[in-house]
Amino acid sequence: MQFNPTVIARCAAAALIALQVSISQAGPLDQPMSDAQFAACVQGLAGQTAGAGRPIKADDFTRIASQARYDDRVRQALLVQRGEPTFWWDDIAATTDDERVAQGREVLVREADALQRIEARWGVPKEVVVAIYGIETNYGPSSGRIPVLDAALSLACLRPCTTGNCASRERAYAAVRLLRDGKVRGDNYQGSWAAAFGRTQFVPDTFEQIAVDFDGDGVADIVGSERDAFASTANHLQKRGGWIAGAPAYVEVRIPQEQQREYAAATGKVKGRDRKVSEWAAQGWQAVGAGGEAVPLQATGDPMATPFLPVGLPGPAFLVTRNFDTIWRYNNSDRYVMEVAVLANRLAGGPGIVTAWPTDDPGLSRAQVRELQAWLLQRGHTLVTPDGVAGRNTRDAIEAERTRKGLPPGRRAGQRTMRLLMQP
Ligand SMILES: [Ca+2]
Repeated sequence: MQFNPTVIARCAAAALIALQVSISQAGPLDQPMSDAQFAACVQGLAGQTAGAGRPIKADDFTRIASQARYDDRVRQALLVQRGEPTFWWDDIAATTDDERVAQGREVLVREADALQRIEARWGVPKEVVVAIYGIETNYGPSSGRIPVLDAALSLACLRPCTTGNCASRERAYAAVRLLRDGKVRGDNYQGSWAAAFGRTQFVPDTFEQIAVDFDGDGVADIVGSERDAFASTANHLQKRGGWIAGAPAYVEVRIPQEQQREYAAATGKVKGRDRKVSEWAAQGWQAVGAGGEAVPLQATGDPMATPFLPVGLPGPAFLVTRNFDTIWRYNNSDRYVMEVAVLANRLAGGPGIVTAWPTDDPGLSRAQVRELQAWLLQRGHTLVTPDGVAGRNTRDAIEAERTRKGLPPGRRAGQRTMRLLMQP
């Protein structure tokens, strides 16, 4: 069983790369861990410090880790992946809506000077850095409220190092080292269930290796300092993925009619088809202009590019470069990458995705979801929270209202369904 990429993007943010062990191998997820089990596990981890990727003394580990508490939200989050299917057009509509574009532009103006210097130093466009900030925490200090130490140790105990994948253990050791070394402040060391924290959601091991100081106070602080968070993100993209300066992450394309059959069954990234952008152009591939018109296909530096068809044809088609993979290394989900890249495109004045998704019921902006939720509340669905996120309670209410209106059974609402539901 694989992680649902959307759930990862929503809940865990950066660097879940290490957690791709299947649930069935993990074992103890069926019920909460007892305090005694957790204490025994922490003791066990202290006994394994000799095998740590980066040094940590057993005594240091025990002194700090003994303050951690098991947090069952971590286990529950690991189980959330068994949730409902979600759609590209809903996710992209909500994560790259006008509101997030407007707020991102404010950040670009407010921090223009620092972002310019970061772009010059790391070669990563300021719009990409700000888009990651917008997708990860909606341009805020942090979205998570679980103590990082608790999350990291709970995760390490729920995902023991028995399958050869010791990433969770390494994360726990890093979480402890950051406290030991005074690199984080205990009072704001909080984050997601996966122990991602700060404005751009680094996990402790990533923070340890990648975070940098950029506001000049000598301390890398991705919680308190936007500039440190921006620079750390740029450093991640440059160092971990090798960002190609000047190259786009994607180009939206039109595949020549006579080649479309070749791609009829393809979904996602089409492996083994890497060619320079100019070679694709020579084969008749064209780019899609802002109004849907075909324009000449080209990209600065003529990078290698691979076809990417998120939902297959018909539907939007792209050529993606190494910069796509580089964002993927930040959070390994194709959908996350496109959320970031499309938001960045819009922040830079681009049109976002132009080609229509293959649906007659396109996705809603968060403002529209809030409007729908307010209406659902009026209809007596009191569990609905008008927060712009269509979670389980909202979906329950949509399902009930669809039935009442005689619409086909379903738990989502796009533009069309929303109109049908709300019309008197
Ligand atoms: Ca700093």
